[in-house]
Amino acid sequence: MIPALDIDPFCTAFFDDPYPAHAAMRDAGPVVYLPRYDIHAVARYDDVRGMLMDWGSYTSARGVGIFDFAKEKPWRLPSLLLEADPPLHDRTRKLMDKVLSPAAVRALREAFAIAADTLIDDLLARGSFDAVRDLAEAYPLTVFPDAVGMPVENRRFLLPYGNMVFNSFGPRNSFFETAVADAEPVLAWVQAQSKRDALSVTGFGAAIHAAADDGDISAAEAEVLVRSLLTAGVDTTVNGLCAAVYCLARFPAVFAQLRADPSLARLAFEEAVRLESPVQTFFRTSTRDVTIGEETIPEGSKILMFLGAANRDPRRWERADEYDITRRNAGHVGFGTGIHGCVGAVLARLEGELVLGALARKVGSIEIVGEPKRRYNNTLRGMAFLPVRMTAA
Ligand code: OVM
Repeated sequence: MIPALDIDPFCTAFFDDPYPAHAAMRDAGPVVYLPRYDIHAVARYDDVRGMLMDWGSYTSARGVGIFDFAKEKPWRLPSLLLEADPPLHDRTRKLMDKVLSPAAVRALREAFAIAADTLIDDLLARGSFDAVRDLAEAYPLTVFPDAVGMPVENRRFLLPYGNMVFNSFGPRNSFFETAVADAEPVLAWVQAQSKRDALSVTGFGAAIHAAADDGDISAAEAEVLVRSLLTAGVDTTVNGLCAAVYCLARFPAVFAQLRADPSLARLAFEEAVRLESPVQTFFRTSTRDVTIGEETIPEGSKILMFLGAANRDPRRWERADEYDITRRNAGHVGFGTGIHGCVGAVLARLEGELVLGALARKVGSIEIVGEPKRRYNNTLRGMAFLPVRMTAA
């Protein structure tokens, strides 16, 4: 018997405090059934990881949201990476791995470091500010579109677009409807930004389009791959940086530890990604009757993977709910793993390292000075408002 749990993972109460429900799902068994949405779910580390590694049994090509592309027409052209299986996926992924290679990202380090130092200097001069808008959003919205080769105008449009796409992986609830209304005015703009002529001749966008010249992909495919960057490259890092600042502000002793050794910046960011898991969930669809634990789940089932619950599974992590920047957290699944593991992780980690490094060197204290507000999203975990005061070191 697969345990059926009366949990709604797409509602305000759940988003406000998902941890008791995460624990209930993990403790109920390796796989649970959520009748409210007629879906299965896995929340234990081993089972989430096992699903991520087995793309043959758990396809992404039928969508990684709650809707099955085999039954309903997808609302947008499917992503050639996220919503594809091999062999198509491997062809596009190989190209994106090259575009976002460690060497390509290393070349950005100097400019990204200057941007991080400048931002933190400016924020210190202000003293009090909203760490969401003025820090966690401001930094990726500068460095990432620069790296892609986008014009300076209207970059904030990327936020409502990402918010909509990440909401669209969940049910058609009020979070989704609101996000669609917010994004509607920017849809044409995003589409236009993926075109070759909209992008500078250097940058990730141009590199993708150049692959079309070599015949690796078609010109139309190049645009859809640029769209992947624009979709997945901003809201994710915004919420990752937000998670890190939120952790450092809540745990001053950990911030002191980081200040004493700024070389911990990279690990401090990684640990925030583990603990807060900016991308909380993705779905897969079973391609055959599959066995999880002792249970059989039929072909064509939508199965929700709780990355955030796996990253706090006490079966895997000691003091799972603690923000510990010296722990060995390398196995966390906050960036996924397997063939669909985050293609931009090298870039995200660079951003995290440089912002947290600047905080470690320049800032003496971070204090939360007002009521933080959560941002509700069917996939992403993050804040809408985080008022803080920072003092100089
Ligand atoms: C894409 C895409 C969109 C959203 C998320 C994502 C986390 C990828 O269009 O490829 O990865």
